[in-house]
Amino acid sequence: MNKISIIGAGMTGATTAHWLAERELADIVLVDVVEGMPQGKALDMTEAMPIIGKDVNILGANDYAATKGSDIIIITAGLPRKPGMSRDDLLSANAEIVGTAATETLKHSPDAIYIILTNPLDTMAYLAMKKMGLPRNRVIGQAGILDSARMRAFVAMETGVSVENIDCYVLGGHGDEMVPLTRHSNVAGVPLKDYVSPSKLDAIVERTRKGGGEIVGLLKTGSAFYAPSAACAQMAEAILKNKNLIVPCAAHMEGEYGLTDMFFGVPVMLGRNGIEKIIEYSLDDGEKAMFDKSAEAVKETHEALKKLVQL
Ligand code: TXD
Repeated sequence: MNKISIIGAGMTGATTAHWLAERELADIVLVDVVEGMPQGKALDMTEAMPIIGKDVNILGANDYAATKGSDIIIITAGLPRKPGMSRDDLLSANAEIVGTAATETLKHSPDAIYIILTNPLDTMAYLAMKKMGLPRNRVIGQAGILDSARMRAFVAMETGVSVENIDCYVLGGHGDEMVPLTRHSNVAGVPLKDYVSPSKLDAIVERTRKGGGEIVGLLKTGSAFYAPSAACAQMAEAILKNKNLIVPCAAHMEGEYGLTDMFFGVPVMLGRNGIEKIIEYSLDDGEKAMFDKSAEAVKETHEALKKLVQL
């Protein structure tokens, strides 16, 4: 059995474990600093396995030693947003948590592939990769699958068409400047702009950009977790099954899209080595301008990080 360790057993971490257990993909370790909580959630989930008929070992722990020999490590540890907070407001608190989680777990799982979820996402993925000194194929940030799924859900609500027929691509940084690529999005092969009126499409794009904030505003005590964790589970599955699945993820840019030394949301091919390939779309001038604006916002947060942490 493969092994996946999830650091941070809060809303996204525990729900990721739930989605993963349903897939019977790997044994799972949940690690959190809160005593008893990861153990309790792991035991509760273990007791659900006979009901859903899945043979998965789920263990809770407060120490990183339990993660030994993991194939994948998913980092969700950190603070979530509160109403009125931007993702960047989380920077200093989460940098400390993610940096430690990354370097400590690597000692026990030197071959692991890392999926980072903690916000501000692009910058936390950058921090983890730099701190661990890993090649870029082994550190992947989750954002684009979620942002694209939100857009797909909104298109499904608008058109009444099955979500399975709807492909949307939201790239760029995981912030309000994210880039929903309407030209590359379609409903069963029909370009989105031919299926949805311009004003409706604008509204969908706007709602997608603010999708995270919409949930934070409703929940008041935390941020979204079902869809983000489903995205993490999809990434882990694509990696362990070597699917070569192309999905938007945050990846370290090494010249692609004219960007270097930063994480950014682009289409990547996920397989057993993590990022097998980065796909470069041809962008028109309007899309390029949106990309540049989003990249500027991510670079600013990267710069803020570099003032806080020696990388
Ligand atoms: O798309 C995305 N990338 C995101 C990101 C979507 C949703 C949530 N996103 C971010 O993930 C969010 O902004 C936060 O930064 C993280 C975690 O969100 P979650 O909703 O899971 O937060 P919780 O429920 O507060 O859980 C965080 C847990 C909590 O149980 C803490 O006790 C734990 O992290 N924590 C730690 N665990 C292990 N090790 C350390 N050091 C640690 N510090 C806190």
